[in-house]
Amino acid sequence: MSQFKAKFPQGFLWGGATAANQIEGAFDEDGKGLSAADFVEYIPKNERTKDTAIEVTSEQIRRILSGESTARYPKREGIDFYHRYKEDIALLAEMGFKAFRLSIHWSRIFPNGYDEMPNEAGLQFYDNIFDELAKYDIEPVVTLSHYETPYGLTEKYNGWAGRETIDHFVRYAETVFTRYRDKVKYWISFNEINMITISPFTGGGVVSDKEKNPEQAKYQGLHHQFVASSLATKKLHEIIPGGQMGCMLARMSTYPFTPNPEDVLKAQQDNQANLFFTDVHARGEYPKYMDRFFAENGIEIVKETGDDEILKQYPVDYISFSYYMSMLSSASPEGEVTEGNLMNSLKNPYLQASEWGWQIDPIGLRVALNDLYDRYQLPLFLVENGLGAYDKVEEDGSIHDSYRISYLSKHIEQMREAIGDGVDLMGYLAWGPIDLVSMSTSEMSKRYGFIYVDKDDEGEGTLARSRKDSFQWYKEVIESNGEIL
Ligand code: BGP
Repeated sequence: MSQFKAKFPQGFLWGGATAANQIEGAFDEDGKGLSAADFVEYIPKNERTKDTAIEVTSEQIRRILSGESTARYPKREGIDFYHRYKEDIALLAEMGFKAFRLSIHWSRIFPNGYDEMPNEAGLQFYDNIFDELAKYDIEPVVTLSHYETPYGLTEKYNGWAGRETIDHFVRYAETVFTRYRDKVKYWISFNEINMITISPFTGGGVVSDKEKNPEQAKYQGLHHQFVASSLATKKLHEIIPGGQMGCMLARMSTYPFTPNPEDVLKAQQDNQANLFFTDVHARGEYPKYMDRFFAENGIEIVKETGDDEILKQYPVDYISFSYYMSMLSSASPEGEVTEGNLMNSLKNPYLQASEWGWQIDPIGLRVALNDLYDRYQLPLFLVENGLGAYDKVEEDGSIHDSYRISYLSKHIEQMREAIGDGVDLMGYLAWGPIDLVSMSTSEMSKRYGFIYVDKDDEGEGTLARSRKDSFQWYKEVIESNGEIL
């Protein structure tokens, strides 16, 4: 029997991924308005719970706007990419990046979301970024909305809970498609669209306590995002020939805790609850299995005439997703729980976890890729994966992050095997190639980068950039098109 050797295809998009609110800083420069991310306060670890870290209440908003709050807002500071993008992009180019994912901070373009005219300084900033990337032949992959709903839309319509937000989003999308038509081919409508049902403020600028029925508001907001994504896809295809729109899911693959059929069923239900989002985006309709969930939870999605047709006519071109870990499902959950990306899980005895409790499961990535490809038969794009870890800077300035290399190489290996299984995968974007502010904790010390940024959780540091051991390693991975891991 001859050995089958899986390989990455030519033109595979190797690179990294970021979000505007986690890197840019300059939160009020050049006409930028406030967005949801600008309201997320830094809460020290011992005072933080998963919900308090990213959800924001009316009372918090009041305190923040009146100046009463004394908290820090790390997502307003980022890592000063706004002023250092040239240096940062040069470093990514040195690693040989083929693609770089970033988001446009919506409130740089429309400061309140509903303004009549776009802000030229904001548009110019992203022109500069795309031009800089083009110098090095780095393909931009642009997220339209990465937890950055303009606060003006929250104030006026309670963010995505209001139907009006659809039109403002589509106008914003049209504005940037037109402006960057010759510069950007790959787009993503909503980062981790499942976030709105977990943290509606972060995911959609929806303040829960403003709603009579918060559960209803989440799913109504989600429906508006689905429609907005389809309408943006329509516009993209009209404005940019060959433009590709992807949806984006935080894939949370879950295994049955035991072979007990009750656990197997529960795992299937949990997987459906996660794949529901991509089902709508890709198949263009709500899956039947959600009827029961909506009925049991008293949710009635209000649709306007034509919504169903819009979803059906303009599905996405590719499926992108984040993958950090896998989870366990049990019909009678008992036992040790561990934290995860967006949701907690029971502990899997076969897996190690990161220092933040995220269960490391490279084979699970191969499973996830096969599942998604079987289900949709659309190109896939892994646009986030990585290990959040504490790094130690040695006296000579070096950083030996072998744990990161080990995590990434094991995942890349499984990705290669999935390609060997027949999966059509466009590329791999490691999360946070340069250290950035953590989404869930607003920490700087939870680092993902190949490039270290000198800044700590309290906001102190020179912001100087330096190369970790993983920098040279990833350069070789890209150079060898994934042959050397
Ligand atoms: C995803 C988000 C990113 C991000 C990443 C890592 O959910 O799309 O914005 O930061 O997770 O999460 P964290 O920063 O919480 O470790």
